[in-house]
Amino acid sequence: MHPTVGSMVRFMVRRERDGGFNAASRAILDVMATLRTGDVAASVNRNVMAGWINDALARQPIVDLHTHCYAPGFGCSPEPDGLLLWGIDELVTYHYLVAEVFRVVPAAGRSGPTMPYEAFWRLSKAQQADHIWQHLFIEHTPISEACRGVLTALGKLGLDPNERTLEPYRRWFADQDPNHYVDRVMQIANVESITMTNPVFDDHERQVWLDKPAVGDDPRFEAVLRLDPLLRDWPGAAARLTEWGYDVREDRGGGTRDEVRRFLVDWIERMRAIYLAVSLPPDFCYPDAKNPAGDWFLDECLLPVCAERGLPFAMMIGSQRLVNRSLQDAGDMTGKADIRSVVNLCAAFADNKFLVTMLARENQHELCVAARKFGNLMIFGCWWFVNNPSIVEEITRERFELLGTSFIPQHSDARILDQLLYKWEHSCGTIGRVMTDKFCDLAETGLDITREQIDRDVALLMRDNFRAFLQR
Ligand code: RAT
Ligand code: ZN
Repeated sequence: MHPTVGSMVRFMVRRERDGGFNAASRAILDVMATLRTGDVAASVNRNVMAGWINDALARQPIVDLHTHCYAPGFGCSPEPDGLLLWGIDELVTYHYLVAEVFRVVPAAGRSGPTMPYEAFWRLSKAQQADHIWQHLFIEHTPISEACRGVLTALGKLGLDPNERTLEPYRRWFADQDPNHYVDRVMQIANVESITMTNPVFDDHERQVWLDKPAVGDDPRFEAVLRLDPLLRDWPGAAARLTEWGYDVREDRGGGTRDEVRRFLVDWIERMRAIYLAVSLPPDFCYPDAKNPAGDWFLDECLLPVCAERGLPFAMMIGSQRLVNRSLQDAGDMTGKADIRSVVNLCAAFADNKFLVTMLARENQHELCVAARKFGNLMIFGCWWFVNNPSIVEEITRERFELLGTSFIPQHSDARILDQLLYKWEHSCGTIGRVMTDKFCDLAETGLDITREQIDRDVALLMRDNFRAFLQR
């Protein structure tokens, strides 16, 4: 931009802030801002800047690095054991909403209607969905993030979110073919790749991989080898490996180390896994004198294999499983973890790559600081209980402020395919707001912001940082 024009624009923006700015001059500023889309002026006009950023976010195909969605080859709901969950009854019985419905219709102990846990779990999926719809969407305002998400998803499919019952939605979903529906959802959500979570200790899923060697070939989906029991319950995991033909000993003697490595390599290859992952409790420690088998597994088995194969190890830290067992999947809690474990691992294993997300809001700032210290640490996502607009906004701001654009702002954690439609819509809205503030602040310094620059940064955040981290 010509320096004189630049200073004029900046002067006008300051006037706008001071309230001394009328509609005509704002219109002039809008025109100036769009004159040279290749290089400049939007740098200082908030509306134009927001337009450019939101447009870039809407155009950018997304790589979703952590979901629980499966390729249709794994079977589709409502088939029994179908692993790809989709459709209105799954959407409405998402475990976040199960937890919420017990707030308004408790299991016991209050006057008014109750729903004992066992009675709820005995209902069919459709009956559970009807109960949740009636109490969270009809009799109460569906204001929570998880409720709002259902409505956003329906709207993105062209359905009216004002229906009083689920029947019209059921009829619409009954007409969809799940395989084509995957394409449709990915196209609307602009997700170009869905990363599954593939727990090898799940008997049903393990058998699908063994029975159908081509099940991982769907180009829309990538696999991730999920290994929680190996780190959290070595004796249990060792017994399973023995059953599966690996010569491992609970005391870790003999050839146990090599056999565990052979197990990991077999499954990395079978799944063509793009990274390995675990979810860890808030009290996870490394090193951990109380869990020597866990340290041994990391030091001797998992991290050497990851380093040799160039694969990241993902740690999702902070989930306290089943503080209320009766709620099943909905019964988990969050807790603050010790960032020193992440620091210790990144320092001790400089040749390894770590993907880390943490569940406690209290851990987010120190996780950013840790990432400043270690290039082999990539932080990602606003996970589960911190995936709410107010907290996503706060976390995304501190990440930009401490890490520039060198982080992965979000993953969907979608368990039900249709959730891709809202999780990304909601996240991009928040990311767009934060980016607009940050780019306007930059423009205030006099820096010319270009549209190409915005496109490049959005591509880094939504796809390319992850891709580059996988390849390094
Ligand atoms: O966010 C969730 O849906 C949780 O239930 C967990 O699945 C968590 O994301 C995990 O991957 O363990
Ligand atoms: Zn998850």
